[in-house]
Amino acid sequence: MRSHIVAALVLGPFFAGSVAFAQERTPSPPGAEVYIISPKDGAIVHSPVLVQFGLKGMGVAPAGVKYDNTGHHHLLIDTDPPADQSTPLPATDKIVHFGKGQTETTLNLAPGKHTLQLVLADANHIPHSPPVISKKITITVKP
Ligand SMILES: [Cu+2]
Repeated sequence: MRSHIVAALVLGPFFAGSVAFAQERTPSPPGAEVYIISPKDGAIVHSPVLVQFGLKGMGVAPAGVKYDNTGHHHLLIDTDPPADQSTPLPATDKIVHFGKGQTETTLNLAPGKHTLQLVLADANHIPHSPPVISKKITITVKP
């Protein structure tokens, strides 16, 4: 029994350290929050749509710039965050990077319902740990 306790004390920190190293995730501070200021969830809007990004407890830095408790915005349009958040977010027409540190954008959206969600990610486009992801909102674009 006693030897088991000793093994746990010795190996516990070792495993915790190696997991953190393998993932190379940038930590986010407690309470960090990203959110969509505008449009509001459920809004009925005309295209083009001005989307404004809000961030609490962290700062915005351009892609490639490493500075504690910062990141840049990624807007997910009609898609979910990738299941594996330990790798850089891809850049697609549905995952838009704002690597210059932008905090708003204007979208041309087809009429109908669309979902929008923000993900903050680090200098290498990898979501923080724990990830800083907004609520997903749904808007309707009028014809
Ligand atoms: Cu990015």
